[in-house]
Amino acid sequence: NKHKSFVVWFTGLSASGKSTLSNALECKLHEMGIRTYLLDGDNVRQGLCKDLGFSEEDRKENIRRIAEVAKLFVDAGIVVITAFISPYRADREMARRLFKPGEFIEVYVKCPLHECERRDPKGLYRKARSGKISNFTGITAPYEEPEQPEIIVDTHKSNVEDAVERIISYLKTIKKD
Ligand code: GGZ
Repeated sequence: NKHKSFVVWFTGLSASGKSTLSNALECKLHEMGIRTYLLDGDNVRQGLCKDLGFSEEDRKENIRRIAEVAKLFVDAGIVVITAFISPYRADREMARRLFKPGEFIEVYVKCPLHECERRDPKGLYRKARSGKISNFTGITAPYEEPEQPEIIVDTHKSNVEDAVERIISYLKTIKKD
C-alpha cells in the first residue's frame, strides 16, 4: 500500500489556526494508516532553530532549515506537515523548489487579522500593539499572502472538520507511484 510522499505546508498569521488544522490533519492521516511527521514551533524553535528570532533574516533561515528537514523526511517516505507563519513569499518559494512537482502542497490558512487579534490565545497581539514585542507578523512585520497556494482554508468561515476534508480530498487526487 505504497503512497507518494509529500509535504503539506501550512502558512498564515499567528492564531489563524495552523496548529489546530495540522493536528487534525495528522489525526486523519493516521486513521488512514499514513505515517506522518509534524514540524511546528514546539519541536523546531525549541531545538533546531533555538538560535533564531523573528527578524526577516532569522525567519528566512528558520524556513530554510525546516524545508531541508521536511525534504529529508519526504525522501524517507514520510508525509510531512509543517505549521509555521512563513510570512515571506520568497522563502516559501525557496522551500517549494526543494521538492519535486506535486510534492509541495501549500495551504493558506486564511483568517482576517482582526479575527486573529480577537482570538489572541497567547496575548501576543496585545503585547505587539503595546510595543512589548517587536517585529510581530501582521502588526509590525509583513505577511505576504500566497498567490497560487494549492489550497486556501478560510478559518473565519469554515470549521476544522470541513477544512481537513478539503485537504484530504485534494491529497487523494495526487497520483500514486
Ligand atoms: C510572529 C511570533 C513572534 C513575532 C513570537 N512574530 O501564535 P504562536 O506564537 O504560537 O505562533 C507564533 C510563532 C511564530 O513562529 P514561526 O516559526 O511560525 O514564525 S516564522 O515562520 O515567521 O519564522 C507566535 C510566536 O512564534 N511569536 N514572536 N515577532 N510570531
